[in-house]
Amino acid sequence: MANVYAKSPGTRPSGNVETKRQRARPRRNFRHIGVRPYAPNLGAEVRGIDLADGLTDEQFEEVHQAFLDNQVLFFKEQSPIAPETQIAIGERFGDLHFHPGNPGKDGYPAIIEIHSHADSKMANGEYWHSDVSCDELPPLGTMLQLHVLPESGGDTMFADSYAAWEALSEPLRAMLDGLHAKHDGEHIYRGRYANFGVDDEGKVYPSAVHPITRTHPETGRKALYVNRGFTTGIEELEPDESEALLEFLFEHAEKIDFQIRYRWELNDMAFWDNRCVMHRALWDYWPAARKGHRVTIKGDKPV
Ligand SMILES: O=C(O)CCC(=O)C(=O)O
Ligand SMILES: [Fe+2]
Repeated sequence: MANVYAKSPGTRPSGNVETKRQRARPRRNFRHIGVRPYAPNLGAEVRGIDLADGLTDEQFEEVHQAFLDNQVLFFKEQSPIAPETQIAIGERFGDLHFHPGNPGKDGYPAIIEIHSHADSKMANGEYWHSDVSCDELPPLGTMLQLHVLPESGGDTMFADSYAAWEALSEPLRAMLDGLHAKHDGEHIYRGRYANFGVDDEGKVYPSAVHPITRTHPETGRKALYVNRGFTTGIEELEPDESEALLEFLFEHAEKIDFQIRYRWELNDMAFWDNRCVMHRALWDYWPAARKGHRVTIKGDKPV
């Protein structure tokens, strides 16, 4: 693979793609939660509430605002959240999303158990993606609490898709605006849940066509919406054009400049906005175990 970073300007303040960001994150005085940037570009740590107790209306308002401002939140110093409570917290943000392949946790179809261990053949999300972007209505956000961590490793990476869009040149943005890409589930999900007892013979996994740039329905900002995991082609282009342009866009969107890498502490809950971030989970801790619960919230049709 070509070295995509060969011409990278690095992380100096001048010449850095960060300087092309159109908007800095607002600093707000929240009354019910403590919010601290995780990194200068993306993400925030949230303290001062224990999600195991649920969310009050006042806390919800502030968490929602912090989520829109920071794109991914990391709730620190948490207790284990009961499945019913995590489901109720998710429902504050919208109807829940049910995964097209994963059968969900016993008794809780809205909860996906994230679990990799010595006998696992794969781990969830080992490639850059936005969750289930192959759905017509892909998830707005995902809430993951981890209850078992390896001694080290198992970080999750996040990348800012607003910044990826904003860093493209004006002529390229003009060309991409109005193009659509196909997102497929088949190659990701086929056979994937066999060890959960799922026989998917005859099952049709979703595929959807979405605009290459989507406008976030709540912030009004545009984000690049293609990802290496699910996106398989650009509708309006010839196959070779589509392949070359998509490869460029994947490499662009995955640049270090747009990324953070999150090191989990026990019972942290991450809540990411799939409309404006991609993520990738690192499975570098085998044979150790890593386990948690995920609740996913249904989103709008990307436009
Ligand atoms: O395990 C993780 O850190 C994230 C896995 C993933 O991609 C997901 O749950 O959506
Ligand atoms: Fe994911």
